[in-house]
Amino acid sequence: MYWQAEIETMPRPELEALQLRRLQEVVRRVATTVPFYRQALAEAGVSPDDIRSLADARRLPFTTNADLRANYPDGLLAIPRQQVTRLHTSSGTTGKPKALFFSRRDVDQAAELIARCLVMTGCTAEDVLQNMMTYGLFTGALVLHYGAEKVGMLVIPAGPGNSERQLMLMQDFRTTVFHTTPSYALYLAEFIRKRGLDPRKDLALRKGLVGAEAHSEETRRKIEEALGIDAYNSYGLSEMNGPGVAFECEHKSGLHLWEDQYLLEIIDPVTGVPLADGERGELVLTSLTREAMPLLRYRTRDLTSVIPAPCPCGRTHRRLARITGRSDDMLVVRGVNLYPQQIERVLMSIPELGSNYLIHLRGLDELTVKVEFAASGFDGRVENLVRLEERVVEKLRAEILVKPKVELSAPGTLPVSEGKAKRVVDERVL
Ligand code: DLL
Repeated sequence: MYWQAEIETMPRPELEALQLRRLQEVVRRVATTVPFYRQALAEAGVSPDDIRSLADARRLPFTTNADLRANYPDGLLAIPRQQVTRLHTSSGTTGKPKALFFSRRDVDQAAELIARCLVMTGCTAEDVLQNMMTYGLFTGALVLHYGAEKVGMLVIPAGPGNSERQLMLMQDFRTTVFHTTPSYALYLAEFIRKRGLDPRKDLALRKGLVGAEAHSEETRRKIEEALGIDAYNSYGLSEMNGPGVAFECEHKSGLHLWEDQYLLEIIDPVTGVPLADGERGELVLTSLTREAMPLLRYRTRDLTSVIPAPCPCGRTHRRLARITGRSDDMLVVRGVNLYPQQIERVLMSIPELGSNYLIHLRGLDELTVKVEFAASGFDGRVENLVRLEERVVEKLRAEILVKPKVELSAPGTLPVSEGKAKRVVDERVL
């Protein structure tokens, strides 16, 4: 099933011709309406007329997170202020957020893309969607909400947290699909289990749309098994509308990125050199159709690769491999480079462990992995706990090549956040 079959299955030569036309248009537009880009293009020695092929995109300047912050609040706006219909923001760890503007057409276009994604996972107007993302300045809930309404689903704007109420809504309104972060999906699964409910019998859930956080295949499997559903990976970022940039289809083997809307490149995060399909690097996106605030070659810092083969679903838009983290997530511990997701993958593959964990860096270079054990994973005997702890240490050491300290704790003892989970606390005094 397709939402916009003609676009979703457009032959590559046609799709690339459409991309080129849109790229030329957007470069011309920002060159005349956004002083920041006028200057950046001049510095790069490129004029809009120089863009004659898609490969010429590589001559365009990059846009970075720092550029967005430096131009806060509205320095990158490409349309008159009166034509802006919505503001979202994306908060970083410090200081002012990034401001992201939408025109009426941008809001509608974002909803169309979400509708494509939902239909791609097999959702229909018969479905009841419980949207447990945060409503408000965050794009996650609102952008998906409007797309789901387009499909004709019954949308429950539940918002995050309050598991008791989430469960009540699921039971009373026979929710079939939910939308949340992978960390909350795992938390909720445990909550439901503790209530003595069997999701397969007591709930109508069929699918989970999980995104906004990096997560491993092991985490997906854990969510699916605990809730008896299919979980689909959803990728997006506020700078490109929020959710709906790339999403898995029913084959669950990579995320189709909507190439009629976004020009994709994978580059070496250090040198900026373009990488070939199949090679892992940083995803760089150009918004081809956004009116209010199009961005040229935005450095997402997300690490992924393009899956070179076509997908059996018939969509011609290329797939991204699961995002394995961000280039700035990398931790250097005792001289060894490691990504939090490597730790997550190991923890999620050990059935005696629960789903909540925290990576704590302290002192000079001390790495402690704090993780809850599963309620069913501990029989109350201390020696078994010690043995489990040792096993976790060994498995982690084999994966990350550094020996961490592991602290096991009882289910429900580590902090749970309502939005994106904070998994790394770095308090080193290096
Ligand atoms: O998280 C948009 C979104 C909402 C996507 C709901 C999916 C579902 P931001 O707050 O701007 O926007 O954060 C974007 O989150 O650059 C990635 O680092 C990370 N991220 C988002 N989805 C995934 C995913 C939303 N499926 C940043 N896998 C991105 C890995 C993800 N990382």
